[in-house]
Amino acid sequence: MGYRIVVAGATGNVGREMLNILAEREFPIDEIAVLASSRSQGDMVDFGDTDRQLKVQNIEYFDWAGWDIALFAIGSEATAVYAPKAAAAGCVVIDNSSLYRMDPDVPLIVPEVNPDAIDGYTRRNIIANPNCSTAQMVVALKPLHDAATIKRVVVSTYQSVSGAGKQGMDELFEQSRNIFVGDPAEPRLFTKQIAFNVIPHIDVFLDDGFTKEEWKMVVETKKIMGPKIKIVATCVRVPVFVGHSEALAIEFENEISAVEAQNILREAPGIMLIDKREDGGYITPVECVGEFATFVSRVREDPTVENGLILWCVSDNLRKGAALNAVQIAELLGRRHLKKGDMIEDGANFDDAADDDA
Ligand code: 11C
Repeated sequence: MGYRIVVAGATGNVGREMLNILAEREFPIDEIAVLASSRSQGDMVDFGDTDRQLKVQNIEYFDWAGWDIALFAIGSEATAVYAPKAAAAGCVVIDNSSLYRMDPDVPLIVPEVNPDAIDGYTRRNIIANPNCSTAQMVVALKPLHDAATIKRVVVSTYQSVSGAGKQGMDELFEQSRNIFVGDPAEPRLFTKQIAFNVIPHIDVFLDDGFTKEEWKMVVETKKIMGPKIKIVATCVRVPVFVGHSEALAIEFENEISAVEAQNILREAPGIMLIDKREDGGYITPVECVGEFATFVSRVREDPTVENGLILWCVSDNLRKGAALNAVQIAELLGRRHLKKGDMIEDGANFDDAADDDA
């Protein structure tokens, strides 16, 4: 016996990746429905690299009764309309939008970090998936926090344009082409030229001068890892199609060396350590595309603070930052609560490509 699964927003970047990952991880599915707005009704989408194609249904008229789990990737506005309907019909919503993340009655889950919090899902029948830049960061922070207790994190992000959706990817492609052929490269979605440039602005500005993306990294991390961690972020858009990178400066309560941190990260769930301290012995975003892992490189001691480490963290923002984390939540929910079919075990680890050098 398996699950009746819904993917809402199946034609978008994240929705398509959800279908790929459900297929890749052989999620036990009895029936799957793919939904989108009326514009995409009747379109066909691939179910990963299986031969199956699925016909898109109009979310407006969908009957949620009898479905077990719905993975939502439709943005906050549409989620506000459809998530309560699904949840009321008994279908557990795993939502990728920011709408419910800070709702105290909705667990915000990264399965490698705070799996036990999922037990609170029954309060609203909704589980939230964090922002992509938060998800990969907490996977890297958690094992180090367990070892030496993190006091403060200063993070600078280098976020790919796919975080802004297909429009963002199209804008980078078109601007790059236009610049090469001498045509105007006017910004549309982004506030300034993104091709051959970087933009220190993601999401809207708040009154204190931070952006909402920076705020999300702070409040979501505290909800997932505990309120004591101090964190401050600068979020930057870079001309990369897929893969978010982050430079993390971390201060700990207790002593921890770079070698100890490497050893801990090597064993940590969801992490792949690539840290050879030589030309090319580190990960870059183009290498993480299509991967499950959160990659860590450049682990070193910070000589400017007591008990400080600096590291580089890269992950596929459409996967660990969105679709993969959502599917992992569904797997966790299945294993702990719904218990309808066997699925991949949690805490999958990855081989360390830099064993000899750490
Ligand atoms: C970006 N992190 O890279 C954003 C996208 O709250 O889920 C995801 C926004 C969110 O633009």
